[in-house]
Amino acid sequence: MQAPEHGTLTRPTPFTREPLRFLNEEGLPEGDRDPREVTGLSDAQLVDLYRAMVLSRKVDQMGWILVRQGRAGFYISIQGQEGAQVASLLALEPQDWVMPYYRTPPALHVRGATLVELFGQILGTNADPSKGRQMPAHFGSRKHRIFVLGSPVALGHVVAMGAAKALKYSRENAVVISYGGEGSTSEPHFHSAMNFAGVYRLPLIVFIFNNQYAISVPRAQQTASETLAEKARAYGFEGYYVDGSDPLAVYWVTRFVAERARTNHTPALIEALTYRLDPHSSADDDLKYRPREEVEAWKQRESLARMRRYLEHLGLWNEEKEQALHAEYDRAIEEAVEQAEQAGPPDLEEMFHEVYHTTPWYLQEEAREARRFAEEQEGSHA
Ligand SMILES: Cc1ncc(C[n+]2csc(CCOP(=O)(O)OP(=O)(O)O)c2C)c(N)n1
Ligand SMILES: [Mg+2]
Repeated sequence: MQAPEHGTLTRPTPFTREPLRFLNEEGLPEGDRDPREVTGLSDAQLVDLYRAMVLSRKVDQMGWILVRQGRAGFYISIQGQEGAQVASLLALEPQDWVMPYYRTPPALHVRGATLVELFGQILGTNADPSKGRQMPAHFGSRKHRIFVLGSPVALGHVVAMGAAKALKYSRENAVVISYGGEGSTSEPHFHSAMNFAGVYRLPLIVFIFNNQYAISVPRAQQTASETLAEKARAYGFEGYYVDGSDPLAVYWVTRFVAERARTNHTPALIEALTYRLDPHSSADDDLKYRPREEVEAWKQRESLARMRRYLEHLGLWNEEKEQALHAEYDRAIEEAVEQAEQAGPPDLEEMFHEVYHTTPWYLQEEAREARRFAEEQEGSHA
C-alpha cells in the first residue's frame, strides 16, 4: 500500500490518560475529526488496510488448524491484535527494520513476506527463510528487514536498540520498531533499551501490545503505573497510549513517530490497548485464569469488526465484497500451505550452518556426526 507524503501529519498528544482513538466500539468516527484527514489515508488505502487485517486473521486460523492436524508442533496467535499489528507495520517505510515478537508473524505479509514463507516457517520446511532452525512463531527474513526474534521475553527490545544505534551512526534514514507484550516491560531488557534509546537519541520505536495478560499474569501484577506509555517519561522521550482496536489511530501515531525518528532521531514508546482473544499459545488453557464472559466482551470491540463497520459506513464495503475476499484468501492460503509443505524438510546439516559466517571446525565435526548417526538409524530401520 502506498503511504501518504511525509511531513503531513498532525502531532498526536503524548501521555494521555485515555487511549487515543478515532473509531468508537461500533466502528463509527467519534469526535469532530475525520480520520481520513488526520491520517492521510485514502479510501483505497483504508480498504487495503482492512484486507491485510483479514489476511492476518485467516493465516492465524490456518496456523491453529495445522497444529490440530498434527502438521505443526506449536502455534501462537495474533487474534485480537491484527488491527494494531497491521496498521503499525503499514505505517513504516521499506527501509525500516522490524523486530517482531511471537504474535507478529501472521501480519508480516505486510512487509513482503510471502504466504509460502510464512507457512514454511510454521511447518519448518525449506520454504522457511530460517530453514526450520526456529520454533513456529519465530519468523525472520533479512530480505524483508525483519529480525529473527529470540524466545526470551523482551530480548528483542535491546537488540533493536543496538540496531537503531547502528542505523544512526551509519546515517541511514530508517527506524527500528520493536514489538512486545506488556509483560516485556517488566524485563530488564526493556529498560536497557529505553534508557539507551533516550541517552543516544536513537531512531527506535518500542511498540507494546498491552493485551492485559502475560500468560496467566494480569496486567495489574506487572506494574503499578497507570499506563505503560508513561514509562517513556523516565527515559526522556514521549509515550503514546492508543486504542489498539482502532487501526486508524495506531497508523497515525506510528507514522508520526516513525517520520520524526527518521528525521531527528527521536525515540518513542507506543502502548496499544488490545486483548488476546485466544489462549496464550497452543499449549495453554486460558479459561483456567480468565472468565469466558471477559473474552466474549472483547470480541465485540475487536479491530476487524470495527474496521469493517467503518468501511461500510463510508460505503466502501459490503457482504458481497467480504465473501469474495474470504474466498480469495482461502484459496491463496490453501495453495501456500501445500507449496510450503512440498518444499520438504531442510537438510539435516542446515542446523549447523549460518550460525557463524563460516562454520567453525567443531560444528563441521558435529554435522558429520549427525549425518553418520542419521545413516545408522536409517540402516537399523531398513
Ligand atoms: C525471560 C522469559 N521468561 C518467561 C518466558 C515464558 N513466556 C513466554 S511468553 C510469556 C508471556 C509474555 O507476556 P506479554 O509480554 O504480555 O506478551 P503476550 O504473550 O501477552 O502477547 C512468558 C512468561 C520467556 N519466554 N522468557
Ligand atoms: Mg500480554
